[in-house]
Amino acid sequence: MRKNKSTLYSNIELMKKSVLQQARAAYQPKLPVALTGGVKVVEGEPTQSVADQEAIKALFPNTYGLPVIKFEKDAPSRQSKPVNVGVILSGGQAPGGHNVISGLFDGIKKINRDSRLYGFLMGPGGFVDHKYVELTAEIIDDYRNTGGFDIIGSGRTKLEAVEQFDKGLKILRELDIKALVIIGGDDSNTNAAVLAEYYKKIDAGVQVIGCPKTIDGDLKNEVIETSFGFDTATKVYSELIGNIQRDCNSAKKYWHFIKLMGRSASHIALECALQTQPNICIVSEEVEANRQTLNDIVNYIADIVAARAAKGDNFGTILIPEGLIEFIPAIKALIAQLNDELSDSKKSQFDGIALADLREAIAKKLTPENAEAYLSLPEKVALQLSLDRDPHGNVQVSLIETEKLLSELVGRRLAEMRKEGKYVGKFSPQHHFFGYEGRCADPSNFDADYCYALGYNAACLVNAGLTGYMSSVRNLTAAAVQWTAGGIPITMMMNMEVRNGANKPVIQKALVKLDGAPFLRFAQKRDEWAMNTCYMYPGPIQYFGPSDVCDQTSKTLALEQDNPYTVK
Ligand code: FBP
Repeated sequence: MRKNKSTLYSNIELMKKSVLQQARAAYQPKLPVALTGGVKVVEGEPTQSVADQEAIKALFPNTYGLPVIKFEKDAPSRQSKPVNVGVILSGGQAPGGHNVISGLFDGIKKINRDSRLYGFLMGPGGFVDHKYVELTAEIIDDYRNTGGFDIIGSGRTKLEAVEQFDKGLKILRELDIKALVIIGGDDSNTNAAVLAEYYKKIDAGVQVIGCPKTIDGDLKNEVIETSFGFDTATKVYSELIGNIQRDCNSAKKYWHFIKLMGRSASHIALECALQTQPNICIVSEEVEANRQTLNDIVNYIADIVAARAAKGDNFGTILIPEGLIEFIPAIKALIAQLNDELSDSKKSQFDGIALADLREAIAKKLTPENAEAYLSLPEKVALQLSLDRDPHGNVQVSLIETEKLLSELVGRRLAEMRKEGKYVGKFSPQHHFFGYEGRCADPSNFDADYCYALGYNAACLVNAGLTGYMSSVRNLTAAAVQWTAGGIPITMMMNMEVRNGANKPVIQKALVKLDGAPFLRFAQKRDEWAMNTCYMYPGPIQYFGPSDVCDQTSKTLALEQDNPYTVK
């Protein structure tokens, strides 16, 4: 019997999941062939850290120099003993985290169906404070192929003190957990390496494995091709930018200033530029390398606005990376001095000064160069730099509305150019900031597959008795079945850097390489994109349909690996 429309609608309303969510739950992520049967462990040569070898070796005597591990397909093996594993989501959300956990769950159940998975709640804090939940098949099934980290929540507690490690060990012992998987970015994986070293040193009998997460795309190197979440997040932002560009090209009356998340690195802005072909994209790493001033950037934008206006095009799009302000050498120096003058020990010098006079009072304490940079900023931005500080006393640069700062300064510059007879046109800016819109999106097929493989692979590293390794799945521009799987010693990615005044071992952060293929492709095209309207409209992520449409990697990955299969 045919159901009438209203019955159908109320049936859908009664379901807890949307129709797409239900269809997506049935998606079976693809695994590299090496992980589909029994798994053979192949050891490579011993490794070295990327720099500062002696210092890193001295700090990690028990986990330094381990070999790279590669897994190969083997005949199906008999079940091993059950293993209890703990998992932590650390830092900002990134699409695909739930699939890392479901891959890990399926992997340890493959080892033995009595294995158990415990999720620590709200990040590393849950591990230290013994807040956890057992992740059963019922819970896991509810979260397969979904975005977000809400299955156990995430947090930014830093896991770096021995007291925290010892407190965490108590709950691991209580639950008979033999391995901990930490899903996080460069800092969280650095902490995973420190924890692995400590547990090895005290013979705690607990392995620690890391997984590379962050939408920012800055956890990558010779051996980790990309962090998960970057692919989906940039596809979501590119869809939104494409939609704005279609609107922009229809109305032909606005300049859209679009700031994009990504913390320090400009990978997200660059990837979105490659996908959408905006009129302008600023790359922070280039600004720093060329020692550009804020004025240089403003003039660059204003010149393009004026040149387009001369053709009658009073519209356009500009992509701005979140961390830009920190990369402008003059502002970097200014921020450093402001951090000092406004530090806890010195800030009382400004007590009792009215807000209206604060800017002048602060400027008097600065060097002449820093004072000039400070006073040239619009008042609101200068006050943001002076007032909004994080718990460590640093300026919260991500709160600075760079998109509004730039549009205001470009507006001022255009007014001058108009007086000089260099600009005739109309300048109406619109502002956007994209970040949270993409961090919890349902993972693209790429991220769904990649994350599931990373989690399943982590279970294989646990089964192989390894510790201090990062789960590594490579050859990512090939079809998923041809991906390779294994483990990379985390110490191999480390060097020494000054953090909070002390020399520390850390995983090197990957900024945009100005001699890398993604930037070079952009640099080759940008003049054409500036003057002509070459917008691309990538549209929404597709989960079902031809592989060409659904399984494309990011342009960054494709260009880095120079694989024409994925370069469209
Ligand atoms: P992670 O480095 O932890 O993956 O976080 C990425 C990020 O989304 C950055 O792009 C952004 O600057 C930051 O998190 C914002 O974090 P929060 O929402 O906690 O302020």
